[in-house]
Amino acid sequence: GKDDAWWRSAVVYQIYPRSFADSDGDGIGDLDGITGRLDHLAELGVDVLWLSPVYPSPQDDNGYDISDYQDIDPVFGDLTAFDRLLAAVHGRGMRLIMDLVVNHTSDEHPWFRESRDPGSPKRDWYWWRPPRDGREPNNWGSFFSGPAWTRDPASGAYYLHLFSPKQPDLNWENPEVREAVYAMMRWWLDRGVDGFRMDVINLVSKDPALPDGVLRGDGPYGDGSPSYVCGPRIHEYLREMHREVMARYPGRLLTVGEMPGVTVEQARLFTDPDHAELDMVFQFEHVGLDHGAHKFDPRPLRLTELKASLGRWQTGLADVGWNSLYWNNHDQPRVVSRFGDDGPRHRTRSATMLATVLHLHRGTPYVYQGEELGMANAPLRTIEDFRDIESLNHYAQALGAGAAPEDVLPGLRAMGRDNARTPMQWDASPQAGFTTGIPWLPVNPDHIEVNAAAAYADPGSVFHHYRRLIALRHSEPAVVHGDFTMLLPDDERVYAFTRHHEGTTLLVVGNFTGDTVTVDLPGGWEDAELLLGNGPSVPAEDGRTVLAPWEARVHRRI
Ligand code: ISL
Repeated sequence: GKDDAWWRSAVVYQIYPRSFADSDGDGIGDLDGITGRLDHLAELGVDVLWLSPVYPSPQDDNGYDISDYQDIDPVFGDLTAFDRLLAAVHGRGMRLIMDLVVNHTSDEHPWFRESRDPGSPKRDWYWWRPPRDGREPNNWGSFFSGPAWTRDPASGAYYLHLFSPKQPDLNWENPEVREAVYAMMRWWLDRGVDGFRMDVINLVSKDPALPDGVLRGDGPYGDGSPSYVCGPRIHEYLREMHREVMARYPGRLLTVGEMPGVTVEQARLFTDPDHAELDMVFQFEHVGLDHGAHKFDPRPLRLTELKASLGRWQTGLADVGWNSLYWNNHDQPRVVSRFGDDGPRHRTRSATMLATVLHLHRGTPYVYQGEELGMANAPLRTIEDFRDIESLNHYAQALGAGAAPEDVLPGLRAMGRDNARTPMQWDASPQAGFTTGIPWLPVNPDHIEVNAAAAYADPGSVFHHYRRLIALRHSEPAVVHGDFTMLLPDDERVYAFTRHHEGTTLLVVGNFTGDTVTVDLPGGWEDAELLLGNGPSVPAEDGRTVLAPWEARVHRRI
């Protein structure tokens, strides 16, 4: 039945290939580097690897700007190295999914090069529009600062790019575009890959009228999102994709759509098996709760808001659809620095508390490389320390508008995507075992303490806690199938919930503070089995539960 799809009990591990393992000393991670580190992933126990893009690319957005969908960028290896990796992954009983970036291509993709000619049959594959009053066709801003339109001097027309000017948006209204995408997907699946993580897939359907957006903030740009977030034909396109691609590989694939701005109601439709669209989606609500006016204007997280948000997603996708669960990816700051405490005293405990709370929710958990070591944000100081296009553009735009560096840098340090992209910390050697050369982004100096070799040797490490959480998902059906009930919704310090399945109930509690807290939990749990914890616990006092700083516990009652 559809309730026993294999990915419901799976854990996915995201690899950012540039920063995972470098086999040839050029300072950039590669496919052979990944193949050489599969012991780490097998030991952790994950079921699926997701590779961020490894296709040929000018690397304007680290590979999310693709110039050839059916090859490997030489910096990462070649198709032979890819086939070796895939065979090795399968040989260990794991699966491999690819990043599918089809909202846009690189401006160096042959399709876009052809489409620059107004007479070309590819002209309609992208969003070309004539100037309006000598300027951009509408007022939309791009996700990476600046307008969402760039003028091509050759024809005088503008093309749409929701991201960088080197990432022109494909026109999915054109059926030839969709057919080309589906054929490319089948080519990878026939090669043996097991599914896709689909980049901003809920942005591919645009209102072809491309109307102006409402002006936002004090900037010059309008908010175009009502015209392209879950646009008019999105469900039609995904159903068509399912019919033309996924349905041909029944029972085998995992598909997850990355969907900024998706609502619970929309997510139910996308992930309802009866709709035959996607298996699950990445939503962004919980990683937006600490944003102020924009993402580089952070504010403290309120635990009650986190619980309300994740709780609504648990309830909203309880009977129909399925959640994906994540704290981290290559676009988010490190969770131990963001919602935990990355200082020496509390790093391990806060990282393992956050892991416990997330992994005990109902849904498929995603682990981002280094999260299983408790890797922390990078020590980014001046703008020279940043590499990411989003941060660099935001800085230039803010300074252009009159801001001072010291007003802009704190937001970039806290939220910048480079935090997630420092090299994987394998050992305590000078480049953390990532490369024998000079890494493209410096290794975090904390790798002297925080690294995989040290973690293997310490049974109390973050790594071994993730390993136990993953093993628990594989052995305890209530983790996979149990229903979800939030407890203590108004408590600003403690995250607590139960999961219930066929006579088994799990109680999960996590202390989101660095203080010892006393909390009243529902009765009947006093003598329950402690299934998993993250360190020494404090005894109850007068029947009240006492939690040590950043403590997490999972109890079971049968
Ligand atoms: O991190 C973000 C900027 O605040 C998000 O808006 C992010 O850009 C959005 O989630 C889409 O992300 C995906 O598509 C981008 C790429 O830069 C990201 O790395 C990718 O995950 C464009 O392909």
